[in-house]
Formats: sequence, structure tokens, C-alpha cells
Amino acid sequence: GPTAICLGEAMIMLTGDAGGPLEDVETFRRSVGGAECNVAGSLAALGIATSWISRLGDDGFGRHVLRDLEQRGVEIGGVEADPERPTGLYVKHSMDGRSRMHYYRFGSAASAMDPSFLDRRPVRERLARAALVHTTGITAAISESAAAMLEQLAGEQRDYILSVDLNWRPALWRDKDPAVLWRVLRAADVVLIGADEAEVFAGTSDPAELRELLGFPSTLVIKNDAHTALVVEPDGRRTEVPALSVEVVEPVGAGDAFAAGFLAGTLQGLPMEQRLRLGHLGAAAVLAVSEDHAAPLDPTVRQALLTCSDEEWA
Ligand code: KDG
Repeated sequence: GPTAICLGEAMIMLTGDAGGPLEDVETFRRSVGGAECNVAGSLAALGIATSWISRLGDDGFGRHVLRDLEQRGVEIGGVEADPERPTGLYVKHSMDGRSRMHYYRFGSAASAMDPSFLDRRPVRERLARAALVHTTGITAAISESAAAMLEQLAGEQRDYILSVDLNWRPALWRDKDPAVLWRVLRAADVVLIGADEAEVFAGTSDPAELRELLGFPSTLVIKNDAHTALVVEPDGRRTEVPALSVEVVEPVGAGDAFAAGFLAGTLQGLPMEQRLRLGHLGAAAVLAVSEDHAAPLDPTVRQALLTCSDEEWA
């Protein structure tokens, strides 16, 4: 079957056990986060042969990330260990009913990715076999060298689908020019974008305006929060599917699960409506847990939800 690659940083995530100001939180639960790594895990859970390609510190946290991904069925032969730089961390806790994220990733092993990283043999071999390469705006934000790597990738001749999720993270773009991210988005085949972040990043969430600003990507997916998702194809054809309503425990990671569902459906050649449904199903599962990723849905249940009538769906 088709092979997918996810390119970007993974981090150890520490979730505070109690709400309130970070200075008062005493205990944290460890898990694995990072947008592209979340997508990799979800793609593998959906039966897509998936490699996660990145760099990690040669440290215990890095080894934990590798073990976690392997257990989730993600291929990790393209990961490079850095003897000097550490694995990045991020801390998540809730305050005033909202999730707060704090990054400890500046100077991380992954942030040292650069254009030459793509020319390493394990990476070239995987790119040559890939049907899909997925990355996000976070990778363009973590360092200038990582941004240059994405720009290099976006400009290369390719046989695969290049998918980019905007994943706009203002905290990572402070004092930086997002022009490079615009260029990468304009070169992508599939662009995934949240309506709210589109407003901030592009000043609009109007599908026609976004398409033009993004250079008419062959597939533009606009997610409107918990309500609906819309895809616009090259010929302008639109398909919209409402989201499932779920009790939200913690939202971070839902966008990644959505991306994975949509992209798995794309690789499996499902009709547009089912690709969006598969995205919504993944997002719903993550919204219901505090981690950035959730246990995969039973395949029988998934199939029933993909093929039920619109009335039964939502
Ligand atoms: O999409 C989820 C990510 O936001 C989370 O896993 C952490 O990669 C991360 C980031 O940079 O925000």
C-alpha cells in the first residue's frame, strides 16, 4: 500500500496533574507530543505504512519517543540522534479552564534540521518511496534551518503528495517573518487550515480568498472548529461535512488527528465526504482525552460511521 512520511519535531509532553498557575503544579504526566509525530501515529493506526522523520536528542526522552512511536506502529529508521542537543519538551496545564502550552524546545535536536538533512541516505530512500509527505507550519517556525529545509523540500521535483497543515503557533513566530511559511504553503498539494487560525494568519477564512492567497492548492481543507470541515478541490468543487459533537476534555492534537484521517482517506482513495468523516472521527477521539493523541477506533465501528447516511452521521 501507499507509504506516508511525517516530517517535524516530536517532544516529550508533560501535563500538569492539577490546574492553576504553573508555579503551583507539582506533578506532571509524561506523554509524547508534536504535531507531525501525532499525525504519524494516527496514520499508522489507520493502517497506512508511515515513517516519522526527524532528529531527537541522544537522551532518555528521545528514546522514550522512539519506543512510543514504535509501539504505535510508526517506522523510525529515518530518525537521527543528536549527541549534543536535547529532545524538546513542552508543558501543558490548564488555567481558568483553558489549556496553556509552554515550550522548552529552543536549540533542540529537531531544530537543527537543515536542507542537508534531506540528503541523508535514510531520508532520500524514504522520500523516493513516499506517496505522501506531511509537515506543518510548526516545522517552519522552530528554526531558520528547519524552515530552509522545508523550502528546499517544497521546491523539489516530487512524485508524492505534499501536505502542509498551517498549525499557526504565534508563540513560535514572535519576531519572525512568516514569508517562508507562505512559500511552503503555496507549493503544497494539500493545505489544511483552521478557520480561526486562517483569520489570524491570512486575515480571512473565506474559502475563495484563501484559495487565491494560497496559490490554488489542489486540495484546500478548512476546518471550522468543532462545527464543520470543508474541502475545495482544484475545479472549485466543495464538499462539507459537519463535525461530531463531543464533550471536549482537551483540544490540543485534534487537528493532527483530523489531518491523519483526511490524509489516510486520501491515500485510500475514499470519496471526499468519507475523507472528511475520517478526519472528524479522529478529531473527536482526541477531543475526548487530555493527551495529544487517542487510542484508534475499532475498525468495524469506523467503517459503519464512514458509510452511514448523513442523518445518522451528525
Ligand atoms: O498540534 C498539536 C501540537 O500543537 C502539539 O503536539 C505540540 O507540536 C506542538 C506544537 O508545536 O504546538
